[in-house]
Amino acid sequence: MKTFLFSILLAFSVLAAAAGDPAVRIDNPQAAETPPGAKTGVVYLDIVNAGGADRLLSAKAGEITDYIELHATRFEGDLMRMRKVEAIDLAGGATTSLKPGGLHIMLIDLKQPLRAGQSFALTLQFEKAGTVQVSVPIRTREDMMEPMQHQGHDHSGAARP
Ligand SMILES: [Cu+2]
Repeated sequence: MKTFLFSILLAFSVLAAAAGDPAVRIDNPQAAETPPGAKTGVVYLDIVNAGGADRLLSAKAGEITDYIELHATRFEGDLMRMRKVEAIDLAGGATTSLKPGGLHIMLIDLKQPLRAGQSFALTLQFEKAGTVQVSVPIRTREDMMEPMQHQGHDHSGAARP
């Protein structure tokens, strides 16, 4: 009987440890500043998933917009097009990067322009890991990793070999 109780306690402490240590961690969150009047913005981040397979279902950032979509980017010839996806699949024990030219979080109908140097709270909803909140710093476009694809200019006119 004592062994049985001990096992129960052990099981609970393992569960408690799991709850206090989310399987999903967000690295390198960043959003690009937007020019005055722009209504859309974009967030990039790395999802470090220490748990099993999961899915990112949605994102919220009520301070800046009430309307966010998850987007994927694909090439059609030289043209880069993005489309809404219902969820972003996350392999277990792997990092999924949302980055320029790939998956990203699209902020639609911004309440105000995103200004470099400021930040906003973003809440991510995962199928298994639950909600994870992260503070997203806003960067100048020069500081972003690569040129933006969301401001209406594309690079299809650039010289190609
Ligand atoms: Cu997009």
